[in-house]
Amino acid sequence: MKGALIGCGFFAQNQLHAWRDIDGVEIVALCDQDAGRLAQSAADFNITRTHADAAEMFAVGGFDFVDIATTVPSHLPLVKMAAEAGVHIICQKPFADNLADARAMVAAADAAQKTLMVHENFRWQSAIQAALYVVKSGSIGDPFFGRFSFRSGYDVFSGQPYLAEGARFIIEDLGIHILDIARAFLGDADRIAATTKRVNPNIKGEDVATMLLTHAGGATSVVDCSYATRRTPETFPETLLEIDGTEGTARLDAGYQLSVTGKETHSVDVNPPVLSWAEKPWHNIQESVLTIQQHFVDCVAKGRAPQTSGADNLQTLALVEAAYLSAAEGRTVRLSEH
Ligand code: NAD
Ligand code: 89V
Repeated sequence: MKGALIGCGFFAQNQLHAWRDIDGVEIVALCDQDAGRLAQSAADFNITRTHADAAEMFAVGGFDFVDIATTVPSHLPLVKMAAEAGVHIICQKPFADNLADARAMVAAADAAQKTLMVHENFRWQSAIQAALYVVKSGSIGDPFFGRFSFRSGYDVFSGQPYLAEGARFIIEDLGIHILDIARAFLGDADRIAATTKRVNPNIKGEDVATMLLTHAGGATSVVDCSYATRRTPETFPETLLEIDGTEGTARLDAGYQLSVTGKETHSVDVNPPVLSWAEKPWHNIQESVLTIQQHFVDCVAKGRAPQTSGADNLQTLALVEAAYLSAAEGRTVRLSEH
């Protein structure tokens, strides 16, 4: 498969490294409006074909899929261009900042009969996959409660300064991953109640969010996120889990320690590998980039929908929108309101 990547910024470097590790894939073209970033990535990854303009890149063609690694404002026009060009599409999260745009992108890819995957990689972290395996295999019976927790004081603003500038922050950027993990474990949610708070005075959006979800299958979960939590150990970027089931519990604790309690308790170290191009503490996320991109390649080859297809991601985005509405109006919001 030949691919093109749009947006040679902070996170795209991980995506380019991962593409280099995947057999049978070659990135043949790069695009960025920023000439310096475009030239740097072209040199680092030895990719000679570069474009400052995405429309021009699609017009020239010569690739089977596009990997859109830009921030949210460009997603709708770029996904539409890709669908019109008849290529498969990966789009970074947040897929959209409103459901109408997200639905329009899903419709465009459907009309073109092309695969559309949202790069929602957190559920692909190997520690999360290990815990998912335990729960889905029935080892703890029917899950009735989950806590999905991401609390940190890590400075995310130095690498991603735009995170300090938006009216929305933690639910839209980080909570979206953790809500998606909650869906992966317990299924879609019917309703959500959320509170938010801004602790850091130097940012515009909220940096703390606490959400209570009622899942369609009857389970309840708490999704709590904070970038205002100084603690030891600093667990960035670990998502800690506890799932209670009718026959036992599963916990993913700090330091990637997974324990399962049924009749007995078993503990296992599920520390992710540090890939050759990865660095701590990001290695957990970096490994999941490789895994989700391999999943996309496998899905295209087999004609299957990716786990986090555009259509699937509408449910995660609906939770994000409902969480903000709940926090603003101080009430429980049903997902059917959207
Ligand atoms: P960034 O600002 O560093 O990079 C984005 C790049 O896209 C910039 O170089 C910009 O010039 C380019 N760009 C924007 N619009 C363009 C257009 N229309 N045509 C060509 N180039 C264009 O941003 P980033 O930190 O790399 O984040 C990118 C996306 O990745 C965000 O949506 C962010 O939420 C997401 N992200 C995901 C993860 C994850 O784990 N999945 C982690 C970090 C960031
Ligand atoms: O994964 C992300 O979307 C990143 C971070 C981990 C910093 O929240 O923006």
